[in-house]
Amino acid sequence: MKIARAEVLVTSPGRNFVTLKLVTDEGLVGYGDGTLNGRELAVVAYLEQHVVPLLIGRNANAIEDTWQYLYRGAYWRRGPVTMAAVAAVDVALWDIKAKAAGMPLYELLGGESRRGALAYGHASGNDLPQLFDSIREHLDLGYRAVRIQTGVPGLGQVYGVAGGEGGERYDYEPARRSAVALEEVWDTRAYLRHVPTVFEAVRHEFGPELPLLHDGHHRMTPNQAAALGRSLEPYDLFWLEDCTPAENPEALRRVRSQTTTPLAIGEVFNSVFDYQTLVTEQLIDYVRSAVTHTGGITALRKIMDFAAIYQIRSGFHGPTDISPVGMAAALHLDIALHNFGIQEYMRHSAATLEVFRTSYTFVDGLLHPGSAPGLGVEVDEAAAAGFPYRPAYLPVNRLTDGTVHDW
Ligand code: KDG
Ligand code: MG
Repeated sequence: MKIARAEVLVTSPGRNFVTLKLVTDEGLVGYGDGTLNGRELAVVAYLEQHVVPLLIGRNANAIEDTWQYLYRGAYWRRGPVTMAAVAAVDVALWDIKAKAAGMPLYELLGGESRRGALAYGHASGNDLPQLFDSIREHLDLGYRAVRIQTGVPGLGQVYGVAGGEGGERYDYEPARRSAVALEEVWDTRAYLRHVPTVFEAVRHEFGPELPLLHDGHHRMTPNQAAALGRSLEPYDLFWLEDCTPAENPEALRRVRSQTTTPLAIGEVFNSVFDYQTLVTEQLIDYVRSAVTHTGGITALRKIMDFAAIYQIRSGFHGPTDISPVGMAAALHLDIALHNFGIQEYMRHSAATLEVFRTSYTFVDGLLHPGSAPGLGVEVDEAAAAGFPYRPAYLPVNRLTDGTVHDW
């Protein structure tokens, strides 16, 4: 079976998505997600200009060989644009292989290791009453684990907290529609003073059982992260995510030696090499990578098998800027992996789900990819065409003195 056609679909039902569609000479269709929030068109160019011409006529069954060919053959390895493009091809080929086999993809990855994947949602609020309402909404939806983000007294709108602008509500991660990125003000010391009081109040209101997570968005120094980890220990977090900037894995040594709060990192990683120090020194508890940004199922499976030797589990990235195709790919892996931990699950908007027809389910806090052959996602191209690309960017953080900061 050969790859006969390849097409890059760009659509923006609420937010921008890049989808690779591969069609074989036997008429099988596979989809892969190549969405890179705020840099979508770079992946489109990489795919259209440099990858699609290499795919036509290739053996559609040879997934590992195609992965190595695109990764090693380019000479320029890794990086988010390259790895999102490689992921799109990889996932589309797995979709085709599973459709050819007439099986849901997880069967080809070893079959079900569990009935469903525990999911966490994002509760947030500018103050405690708003936050508590948001937690209750999530519990009513069936979530059994929640991420907690709050506003910080003295600061305005902060990243990670749902808000609204011009009558348009946005949820936790605002890639806002504009020609250039908007800016937000950040103050880490004010944040560090505030966060433990929030977790104390949440535990007081919701009790000790509910798994609670928190995302630090790479904003702390190793010392600050160590202090936060310690101060959160009484509240028994499921994890503290992205406490320090991810480029420097050695920073986690300092944090790890000072606190027992579990650590998760990796949503901006795109290769197993990013995890080498973190995994072999057991500096983390959870791998936060996404199938879409790590070179696909082929690559993330290898990262997780490597992590398993060190008792490290998955906690795959699942924001709404990963398309339902990328979400479904993560779910097939979640169900098959032995060392699954938790899956992030932000629900996509109705407009997104009009374009991407999914067969995954969310019942009693557990996600399941469904039993349709392949990934279980079909793309309605007519609906997709009704939502043309519009620029949208994540905000840029500045400290109160005006310096551009991590986030
Ligand atoms: O595109 C960036 C977002 O996906 C990211 O900021 C969301 O941190 C995030 C998370 O944990 O979901
Ligand atoms: Mg995050």
